[in-house]
Amino acid sequence: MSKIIISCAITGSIHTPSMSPYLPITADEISQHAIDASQAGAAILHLHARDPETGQPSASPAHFMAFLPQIKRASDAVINISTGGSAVMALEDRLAAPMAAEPEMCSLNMGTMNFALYPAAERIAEWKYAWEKPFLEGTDDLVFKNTPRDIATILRDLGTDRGARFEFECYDVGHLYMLRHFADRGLVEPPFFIQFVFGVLGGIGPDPENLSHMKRIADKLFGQDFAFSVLAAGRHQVPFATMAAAMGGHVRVGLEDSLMISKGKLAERNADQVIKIRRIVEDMGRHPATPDEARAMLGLKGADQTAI
Ligand code: KMH
Ligand code: ZN
Repeated sequence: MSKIIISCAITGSIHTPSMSPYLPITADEISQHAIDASQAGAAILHLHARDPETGQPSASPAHFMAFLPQIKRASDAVINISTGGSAVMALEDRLAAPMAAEPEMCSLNMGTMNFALYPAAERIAEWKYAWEKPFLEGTDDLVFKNTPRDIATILRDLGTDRGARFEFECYDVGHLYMLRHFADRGLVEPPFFIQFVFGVLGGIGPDPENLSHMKRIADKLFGQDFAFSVLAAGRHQVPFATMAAAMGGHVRVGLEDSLMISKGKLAERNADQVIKIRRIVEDMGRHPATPDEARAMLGLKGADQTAI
């Protein structure tokens, strides 16, 4: 209960360069943000890549490999590579980098869903790059595809065959039942690290009652076999992380999910969000887990077993 795993999601594929000049884009920016976040207390770094010329979300293994070794050299944090990539990417592309890097952890999105980013387009007055507006607006007719076959493929190719363990991204109560289904089929073993995701338009909304309900159903489905972490989009990030910490859960922050450090103020560094949540959880009597403590809690294979 006392040790709390702080994950930091460095850049993601939701936000676009016009939304914040601080969003890390290049390999040097992503690695510096990640290293600083780890020094601030993040035990897990959740990573996506971007095209350094345009800031566009990228699935290219070369773009990932431009920063992963830098991060590994400077930090012992757990490297967690997204398999969600971006909803516009095909599954095969989403998996190319994690298949090559064989990280300790990967994200795994537990259901097909809408992932509506188009309301954010209305708030942008000036666009830095031509791709951003159609990228956001196109989410009014886009499916984030994570079928049972996709999930089984990821469990087999990255889990069974390459030893990764997962951050199970659950955006709704139904996704918990999907995880139970795969556990029942014997495709994945506990302990499960379940990321409850609040506030994505298409997933469960950012109401505290929903957090209680997700926790209640996870308790029922998984008993002692899981740990939960919470991420919430935008201004809900810190309140939901605080509630999670109070409930014995773990927390995720980072510019992937919120660009702000406080009301009306952009975060200049991922590390500043880590420092903020760390201060809060320490005041609550929780202690940030080191990367090795997180590895022990989640049953990870170790940083020396990756291809980074
Ligand atoms: N940004 C989160 C809401 C993934 O990378 O697989 C979703 C996410 C998905 O992190
Ligand atoms: Zn992500």
